[in-house]
Amino acid sequence: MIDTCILIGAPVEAGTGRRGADMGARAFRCARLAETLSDLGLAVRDAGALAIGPVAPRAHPNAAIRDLAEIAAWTELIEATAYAAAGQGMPIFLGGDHSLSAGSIAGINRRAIEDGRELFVLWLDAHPDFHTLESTESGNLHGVPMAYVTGRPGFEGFFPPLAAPVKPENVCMVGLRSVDPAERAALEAGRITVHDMRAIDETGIGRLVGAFLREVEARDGILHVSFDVDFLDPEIAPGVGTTVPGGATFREAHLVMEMLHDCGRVRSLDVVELNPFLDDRGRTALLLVDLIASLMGRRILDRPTRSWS
Ligand code: EXY
Ligand code: MN
Ligand code: MN
Ligand code: MN
Repeated sequence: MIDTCILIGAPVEAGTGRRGADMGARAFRCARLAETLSDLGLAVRDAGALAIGPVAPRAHPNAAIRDLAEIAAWTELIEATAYAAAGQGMPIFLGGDHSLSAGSIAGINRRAIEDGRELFVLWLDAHPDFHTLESTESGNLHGVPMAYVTGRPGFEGFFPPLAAPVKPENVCMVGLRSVDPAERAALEAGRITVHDMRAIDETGIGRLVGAFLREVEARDGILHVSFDVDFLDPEIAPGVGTTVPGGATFREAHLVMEMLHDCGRVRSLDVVELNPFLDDRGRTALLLVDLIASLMGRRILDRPTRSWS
């Protein structure tokens, strides 16, 4: 059972092609994330903000790619930080753009393998972030982390070598509503479980996430949650640079958070892409702190049974 959280600021924004996401980690502090978690009885260690040193530019044949060397340096630093923190408690990476998950998931996976556990990933996002360095057209490297951590080709020599890839069949994506053609082709050919907004509307988010959690339980796995703010509907969460209409409601997100706590297998979390410059008086940060509190055990009422088992 998790009793210690380690808050790690990862102020990466070079993956987005837009400024502001580097302030996200501070916005969570303004929204009193640490106090909210300690009010739940959790031990909270604030590891402050990570920083990389100067890096020499690195070219890639895909001329669209920007800040490759910087993102590769962040990935190496975040991987080592995630690996170390996972041995001390529950790392909560506060982004910063979604490229940080290249490092966080790689480091968490390296620790899981060392501990003889199997890592599963719940990817809450409007986007699959499944581009390779060749296929990205925007060149924004927050669009590639899931391709990197599942071992898609072309990262060798540009990103740090992976200790081991995450098995695609251990990944479940929920909330998709902006998928590029190259990503769609790769997802259709692959083994990642994907649920777009239509699947959520037709089936209900509880059933979709419940089916995945049963799988995690059946394999005695541990779970990393990668929460992109744009998973949520922009009406309730405007503080993000890649908004897509028709996202998850607060109630859908809240249900997922409570189910995740009930399953007892979440060992690490990323909350990424919060951009306070685009926010509305801290509204998005406050809503995210509310959701994180539900993930970490805050309850409206205690429930006698778990809704999916
Ligand atoms: N697929 C588009 C691209 O590659 O630029 C949009 C990516 C948005 C990624 C954000 C983090 O979720
Ligand atoms: Mn994303
Ligand atoms: Mn996204
Ligand atoms: Mn995003």
